[in-house]
Amino acid sequence: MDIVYTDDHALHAPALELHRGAFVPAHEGTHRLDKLLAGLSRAGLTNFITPEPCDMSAIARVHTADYLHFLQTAWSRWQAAGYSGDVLPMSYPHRPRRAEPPIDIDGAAGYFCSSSDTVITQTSWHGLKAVADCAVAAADSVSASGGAAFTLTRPPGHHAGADYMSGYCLLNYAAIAAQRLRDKGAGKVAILDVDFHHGNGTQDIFYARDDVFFTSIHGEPDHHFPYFWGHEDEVGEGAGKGFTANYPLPAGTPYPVWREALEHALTRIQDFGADALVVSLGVDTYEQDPISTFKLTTPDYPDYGAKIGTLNLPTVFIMEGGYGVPEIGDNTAGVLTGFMGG
Ligand code: OKP
Ligand code: ZN
Repeated sequence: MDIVYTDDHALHAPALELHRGAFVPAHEGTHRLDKLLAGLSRAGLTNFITPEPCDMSAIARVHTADYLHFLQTAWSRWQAAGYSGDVLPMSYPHRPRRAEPPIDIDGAAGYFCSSSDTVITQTSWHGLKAVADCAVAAADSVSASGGAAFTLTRPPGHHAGADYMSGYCLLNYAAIAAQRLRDKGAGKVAILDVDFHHGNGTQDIFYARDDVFFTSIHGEPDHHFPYFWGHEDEVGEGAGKGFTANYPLPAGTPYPVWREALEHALTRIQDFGADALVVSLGVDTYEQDPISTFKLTTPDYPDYGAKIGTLNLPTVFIMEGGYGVPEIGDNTAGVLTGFMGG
């Protein structure tokens, strides 16, 4: 399996996170990739590929031009306005909102955001773009080979919508990869989101489409971020009605219950008739994850990786969440080795 990697992820590295009322060291930091790299190396997953820079058009297939311009200019606008630190929005447009962003960067930042855990630094754009390069390279590799590839990347992407950042996510890499697979000839693409958190951004991007099926297993939204998405009755709209499937599960969910939801989701993907698969692979379902509440253990990861492998589809794995503990490396590697058949 190709492991697509670049050091440039480190260009996006917020130092602090506003978390439960206090600034704490960011959960989503470069240290995560050291742990992931160690786990993959232990498992012999070392077939590293360095991506070529992708064309901006691959990103503009899922994100709006206004939002991409905002991401690239926000930090300098913030400095020019005399504000301190990195871009961290505070004011959000409650719905219904005006259709245009305000002029002031503080307001504009809120317009393009939905949660104050997401920060833009001086060099963020270059890191985010480099990770998009990885997602596109992984999709291209899988399109050509019919096999599988994994993006060994951070930050995650599945909370980012077409025109908003959210939940540590600024570009939606799973959506970029899925759209790239479509553009390279896959007629139908399924996205399976196994991160602990609901992939609201990915769901939004494909909500009205019938060529991309989105399914997510996650902490139920009354108690878990992203709070305003992920209920079972969200099933898509218009032509996309019936092409979104959500499996919200309560805090404390153990693996047998989680696995049952996965089996449902896999059946839905088969019924859909996908030609290719994107997995939003978060391992924050782990029992020791510091910000999540499911109870998966290390042996569960190769078990469910093998189940995903039974779909027998060209597959792009996009790294999403998984925090704190060193086990994120072995758990991620476990999914990939299970997928490959042990
Ligand atoms: C990103 B991914 C609010 C908590 C917000 C954001 C969690 C983002 C997780 N106090 N935390 O899905 O792993
Ligand atoms: Zn997550």
